Amino acid sequence: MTETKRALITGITGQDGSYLAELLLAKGYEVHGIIRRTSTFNTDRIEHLYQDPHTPGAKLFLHYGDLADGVTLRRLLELTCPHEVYNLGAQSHVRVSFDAPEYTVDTVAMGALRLLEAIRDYEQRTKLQVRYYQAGSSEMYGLVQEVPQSETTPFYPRSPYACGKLFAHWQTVNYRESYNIFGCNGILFNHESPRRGETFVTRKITRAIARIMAKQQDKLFLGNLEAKRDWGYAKDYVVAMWLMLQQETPDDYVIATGETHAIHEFLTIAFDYVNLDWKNYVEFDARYLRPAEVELLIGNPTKAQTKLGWKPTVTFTELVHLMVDTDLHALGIKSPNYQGEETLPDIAIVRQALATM
Ligand code: NDP
Ligand code: GDR
Repeated sequence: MTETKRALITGITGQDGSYLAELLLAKGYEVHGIIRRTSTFNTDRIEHLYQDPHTPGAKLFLHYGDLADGVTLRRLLELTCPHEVYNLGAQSHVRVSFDAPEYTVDTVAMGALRLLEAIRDYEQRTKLQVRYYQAGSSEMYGLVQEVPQSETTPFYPRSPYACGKLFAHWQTVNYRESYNIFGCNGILFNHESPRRGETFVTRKITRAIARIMAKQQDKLFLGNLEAKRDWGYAKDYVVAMWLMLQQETPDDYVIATGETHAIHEFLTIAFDYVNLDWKNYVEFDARYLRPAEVELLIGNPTKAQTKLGWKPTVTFTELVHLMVDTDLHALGIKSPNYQGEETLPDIAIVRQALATM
C-alpha cells in the first residue's frame, strides 16, 4: 500500500493557502496548516474544508505557529513529517511593507530561512527528503529591465516586501545547491479570486462595486491607475505550485498569463459589467501611492507551459466577472451569472474545534 502524502502549508488561511489545501485534499493528501493565534478567528477561507480532528478519516489539521518562531517550525516538521512544504506565509501587502518594513522582512525573508534551516536539519537527521516550495513574486522584477519577464530577467526589487522575497528566492537556490534540498521557487505574477484580501486593488474594486449597488458606499478611493499587472486566477496558480514539486528535479518557474492590463482597464471591465461608469465613482487618494512603484509586469510562462504542462484556464474578463458576481452575491444582489462555487459554507465546527485547541 502506498503511503498517504503529507503536506505542511504556511499561510493556509490566506487566499492561496485555502485553494492549495483544497487541491491537496482532493488529491488525497493529509494536509497540515500553520495558523497564527489571533484574537478573532482568521479561518474563514478554510472553514468549509475543516473537520474536527477527532473525526475518523480527518485529513486537515491546523497547528499554531509563526514564521517568526523557528523553534515551533522545527517542532511542526518533526510532528507532521511532511513530504512537501509550501511556504506561502507572508505579510504580503506591498504598500504596507513600506509602513512595517522590519516586520515584513522578518516574516518574508527570515521566515523562509528559518524554514529552510529546519528542513536541512530534519533531512540530515532523518535521511527523509522534504520538497520545498517558496512563494516568490513578480514584485522581485520591480523596475523594468526587460519585458516580458522570464526566469532569466534580472531582478530589481522596489519595496521592503520585494527585497525580502528576493532574499528568500536566493536562499532557496542556495539551499538547493549547498545541501541538495529539493527547493523550488515559483515566481508568481498577480493572481486574484473572490477570496483575495480586501485591500488588494482588484478585490477593493469588486467589493466596492457590490457596496455601491447595495447603496452602502458612493465613492471608491484609489491611488495609481496607470500601473500594469499580469493578473491570473489563484485557483490555477496553486496547481502550478503542486506541479513544481512533482518534477524529477527542482527548478524555478515564472507563472503568469502573458497578458498585462492597467488598473483603469480592470475598472472599466468591472464597472461596465454592472452598467456603471467608474469615472463617476472613483477618486484619487495619495495615501494609496507607494514611495516606489512597479509600473509594468508581464510574465513569460513558456518554461512552465513546456516543462510543467501548466497553463491558465480563466481569462482576464472572466476573472473580473467572477469576482464581481461573488461580491454582489455576498450582499444579496442577484447576478444572473453567479455560479455559486466560491461560496464558503458556514461550518461552525471549525470554530468549536479551534476553541478547544
Ligand atoms: P495572503 O495575504 O492572502 O495570505 C498570507 C498568509 O500568510 C495568511 O495565511 C497569513 O495569516 C499568513 N501569515 C502572515 N504573517 C505570517 C507569519 N508571521 N507567520 C505565519 N503566517 C503568516 O497572501 P496570498 O495567499 O495572496 O499569497 C500567498 C503567498 O504568495 C504570499 O507569500 C505572497 O507574498 C505570495 N505571492 C502572492 C501573489 C498574489 O498575487 N496573491 C503573487 C506572488 C506571490 P493570517 O490569515 O493570520 O493573516
Ligand atoms: P501588488 O498588488 O502590489 O501588485 O502586489 P495590489 O493589488 O496591492 O496593487 C496593484 C497595483 O494597484 C495600484 N493601486 C492600488 N493598490 C492597492 N492595494 N490599493 C489601492 O487603492 C490602489 N490604487 C492603485 C498599486 O499601486 C499597484 O500598482 C500583489 C500582492 O499579492 C503581492 O503579495 C504579490 O507578490 C504581488 O501582487 C505579485
